[in-house]
Amino acid sequence: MDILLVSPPFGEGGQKSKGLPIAPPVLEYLTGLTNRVRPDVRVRVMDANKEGFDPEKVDEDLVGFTVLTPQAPWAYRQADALRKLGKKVILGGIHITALPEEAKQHADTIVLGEAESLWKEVLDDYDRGALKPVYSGELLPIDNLPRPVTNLWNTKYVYGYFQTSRGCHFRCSFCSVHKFFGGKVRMRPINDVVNEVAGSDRKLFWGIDDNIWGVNIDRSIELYREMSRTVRHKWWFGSADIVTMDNPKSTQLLKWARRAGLTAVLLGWESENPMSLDEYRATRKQGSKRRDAIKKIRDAGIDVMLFIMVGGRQDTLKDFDSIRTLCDDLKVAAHPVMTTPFPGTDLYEEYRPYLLPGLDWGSFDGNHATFTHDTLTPEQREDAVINLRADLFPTSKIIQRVLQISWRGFPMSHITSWMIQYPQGRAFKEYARGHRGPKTPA
Ligand code: B12
Repeated sequence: MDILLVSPPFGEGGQKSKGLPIAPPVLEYLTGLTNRVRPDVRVRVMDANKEGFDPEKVDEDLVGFTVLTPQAPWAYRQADALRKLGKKVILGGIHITALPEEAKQHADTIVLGEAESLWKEVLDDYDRGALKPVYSGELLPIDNLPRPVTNLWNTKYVYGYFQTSRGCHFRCSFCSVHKFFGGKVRMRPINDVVNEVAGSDRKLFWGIDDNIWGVNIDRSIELYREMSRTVRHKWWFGSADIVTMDNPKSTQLLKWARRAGLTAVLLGWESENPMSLDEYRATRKQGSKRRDAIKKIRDAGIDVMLFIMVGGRQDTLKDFDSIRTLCDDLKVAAHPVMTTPFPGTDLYEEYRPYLLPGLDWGSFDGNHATFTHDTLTPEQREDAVINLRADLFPTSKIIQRVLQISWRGFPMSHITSWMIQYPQGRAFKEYARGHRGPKTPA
């Protein structure tokens, strides 16, 4: 049996683009899982970001798509076209799990939640001609996960990935993670993670945990200590909370994290506006002195980039400016995205009365306004995001920021800081140049 697994494009319109330098984690992982549960199945993977996608050119009779919310319109279109050609289509991922009734209309089968508990059954049922319309996964322990398969691509990627835990103990209202992967964090055994990273053919990674150090500081220290012993000449970045920097053990944590190859953290700053932080239920993870935390991390030789949401219902134009000031004062990079209420989150329910009519899910991509605001039009907010991003990444500012990282991280933290910031600045500029099409009607 043959199956094609597809990662949809991130851009509007599904155009073939240079794509991201990050290998799509789901596809590498699902290939590993398939090899384990049904080694006889031949898997082909396709990153539609890089390769484009033409349903007419698909040879396989079974096609699986992984779907995030902004990818749903594209994925549904391709799924409909494939089914007209007589192919069977399976849809899975966060958006499908959030809106199964919508997704069912475009698939022979939908997979809800995690795939480990059900993937063998799906493939066996397909073989018997007895695919069910819906399969629901359980949240199993994550011991002994299959390794991602990295050698199936037609294109090259700079970054691989690894995962050490699933779930999140914070309850931020905008976030899908605690809803879908559970509010109790499941950890992989340390040896599994270390062996996987050490055995990978890749050198640079994204640690895709939602919080690389905030769950259990002793476990994180132990993991990093073990990585520093076993993993040689590999570097990575990952997402983290700020409150962990209040912990007396954080100095030790940072030392081992850097030795384990951590070069940069994407910190969940979320907002400069205390009312928005409160609305997002993200105050608890900020800690007592969040500006000092940035300095502490960079002094340990690890770079910082802030993840920030703007344009929420509590925000005004002043809040966009305060991010410019914050980044200039602290010489720190930020990745601002438009506040977006994703289906299945608490924020979606809170913002439901204000959602703009006539939008399709493609607008839920962190670039577009998706709800009304008491004082700002959607266009004002979208322009403000574009202008803010354009202001944050001139080369002179990138260089100033790279120089803020302590010599302890030299040279890899400095090199990877540049590698993360420079392409991001270019992408933001490109987006600003080509933007401002009309909104897509539903
Ligand atoms: C890696 C990642 C990315 C990478 C993806 C890299 C790539 N090349 O594919 C990048 C950086 C591109 C990215 C971008 C975005 N992301 Co993101 N990202 C993640 C992250 C951290 C990990 C996802 C992952 O790969 N996990 C590892 C794989 C193995 O697990 P998995 O995807 O959950 O898959 C399992 C199941 O879901 C299931 N499954 C999934 N797909 C399929 C398909 C089939 C056929 C089957 C059978 C099973 C199946 O099986 C797997 C094993 O159990 C998650 C957070 C998280 N914890 O999930 C956020 C997350 C997925 N991202 C999210 C968001 C919001 C975004 C952005 C919109 C952010 C923004 N505002 O700019 C953009 C999307 C831009 C766009 N226009 O599409 C949200 C999704 C919300 C939603 N409703 O879609 C998440 C959950 C973060 C969050 N805090 O809420 N992201």
